[in-house]
This record gives sequence, structure tokens and C-alpha cells, in this order.
Amino acid sequence: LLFLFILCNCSTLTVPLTLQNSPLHCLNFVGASALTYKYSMELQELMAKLAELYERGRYKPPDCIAQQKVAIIIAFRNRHEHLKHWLYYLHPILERQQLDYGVYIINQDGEGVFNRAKLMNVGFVEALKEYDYDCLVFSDIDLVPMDDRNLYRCFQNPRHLSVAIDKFNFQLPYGTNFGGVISLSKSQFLKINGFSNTFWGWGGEDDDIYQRVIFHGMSISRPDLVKGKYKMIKHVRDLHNEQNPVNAGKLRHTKSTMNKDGINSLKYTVKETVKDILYTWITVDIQAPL
Ligand code: UD2
Ligand code: MN
Repeated sequence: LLFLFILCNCSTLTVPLTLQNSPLHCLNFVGASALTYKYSMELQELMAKLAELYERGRYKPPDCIAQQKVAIIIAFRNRHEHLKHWLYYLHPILERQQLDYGVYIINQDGEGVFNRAKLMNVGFVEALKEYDYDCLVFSDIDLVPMDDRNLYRCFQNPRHLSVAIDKFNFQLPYGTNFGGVISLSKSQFLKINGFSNTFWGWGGEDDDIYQRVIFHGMSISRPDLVKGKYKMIKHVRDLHNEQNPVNAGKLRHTKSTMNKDGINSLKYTVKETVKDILYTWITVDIQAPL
């Protein structure tokens, strides 16, 4: 067994399904990639290929048992082109990472003010109703990793994955940045009571969850700036997600409000759930102000 593990670099991520299972399904990273995506899309083709392995929005490696069960949660409204782009790139990468995973698109119903953080909380609750996930990856729809060694899984501490985005010249924009793509284990997420539900509009919710992590005695883990490279699909600020000037001031109160504002105070109504092959689509009413 040890010998097999040495031969195959999937040992830290998976265990072989059976000892007779030979050859082991090894990780097959390609490392940095140029991302030569064509907007005309080969998505239909890709979907047909992937459909053999995916079932109702979920995938598992066929020959190994993944160590972690990962739910990838994306707050969404009206970014259908970005969704296609994300699916096209991410599924093959996640498959190469041999994850047991499901993708949840949490679509905000109606035209009220957008609330990314509250949608993420909904994703957490809904995903866990479906499967016994032990790791959550929260992602923007417009962020595509350029290096498949950037693992979509959980670590000893909450992790910031999108550390080197092209938009920010492949640098961290500031030291405490925790926006974009992050991962937390189920217990890390519950410890901090999830995201705040009260950040309406653009900005601040990522800094709020950063503070929740720090105030609960944890720190942030990160990949290096090579493995952590990302492309952000170019976009303008969406309608009904204007920068909210109230949000910055709220960050002074994170410590006193975090244990009562979050997963334990979350209220919403699911309007529709659709099981696509490559993702689960959940439309939700989060009582957004107009
Ligand atoms: C930054 C952060 C993001 C979040 C946001 C402030 C990074 C890399 N990203 O992104 O994590 O903290 O600031 O809220 O630091 N969305 C929709 N439809 C909408 C509006 C938003 O789907 O109408 C979703 C979508 O997944 C999008 C995400 O919300 O990627 C963040 O919104 P953004 O892309 O407009 O914000 P951005 O790029 O400034
Ligand atoms: Mn963006």
C-alpha cells in the first residue's frame, strides 16, 4: 500500500477504493494554463462528455474515495455567460483534483438589492440538506483559476484561494483580503456563524467574514502567488448591486454582532430547485429591499 502511495501522488487527497484497484487513478495536474477559452463555447460537447460521470449536479472520482466532500457555492443573479464560462473551466479542474463535489448556484429571486453573503449562507444550508459535505468553497462566478494545483478543498485554517487575480496584477490587493474564492470546513464555518446576512449591495461582506475568522482565533491559509493565479472575467458593476456606503461602517461592529447575525438568524424561501447535470440551481427569495 505504501509503495502504491509513493508511486501515485493522489495519496494526500484520496485513498484507493480497494487495494486491488490497479492502476490507481493518479492526480494528473497540468499546472499553469493559459485559458484559451472561446466564447462560442464547446460547452455542449464538454457536457456530453462529463455527463457520463456526473449525476444530478454531483461528481465523485470513479476509482478513489475522496478525503473530503466539497460543496462549491456561488451567489448568482443574471450572469449566465459567466456561469457557462465557469462550468467549462472548473469542472475539468475539479475532476483532476479528484474531488467528491457538488456545485450550487444560489440565484437571487426578484430585482431587490443583491446580497452575496446571505446567498452564500443559503447555499450552505441547502447543500448540507442534500449531502454530508464537510468542506465549503464559496466562489464568485467570474473567477477562474489558472493553475489546477490550487486545491478546492479545506485546510487546517479557513483558506483564501484567489490570491493572485489578473485584475490586481496577480498580487493581493491588501493583506487582509478575503474576497473572491474561499474555503472553510463545515466546523470552521459553523464556528463563525457563517456570513453576515445584513450586507446589502456591493462591498464589505468579505471583510466581515475575514474578521469573523480572526475574532474566533483562526488565521487565513493561502496558496502561493503562482498556484493562486486567477482570471476575472471582465464586467461592470451589476444593476441593484451598487456599492453600499453603510457597509464599511458595519465592519466596526462585527465582533459584537457576529454571534447573532449569520446561520443562526438566516431566513429565506426557496422558490425553485433545478437539478442540472453539472450543477444544482436554487432560486431563493431572501427578502431583499427594493
Ligand atoms: C469583489 C470580491 C467579491 C465580493 C465583492 C463585494 C474579489 C476577487 N471579489 O468582487 O468576492 O466580496 O467584491 O461584494 O475580491 N453577483 C451576481 N449578480 C449580480 C451581482 C453579483 O451573480 O448582479 C455575484 C457573482 O457571483 C459575482 C459576485 O456576486 O462574481 C461578486 O460581485 P462582483 O463580481 O460584481 O464584485 P467584484 O468583482 O468587485
Ligand atoms: Mn467580479
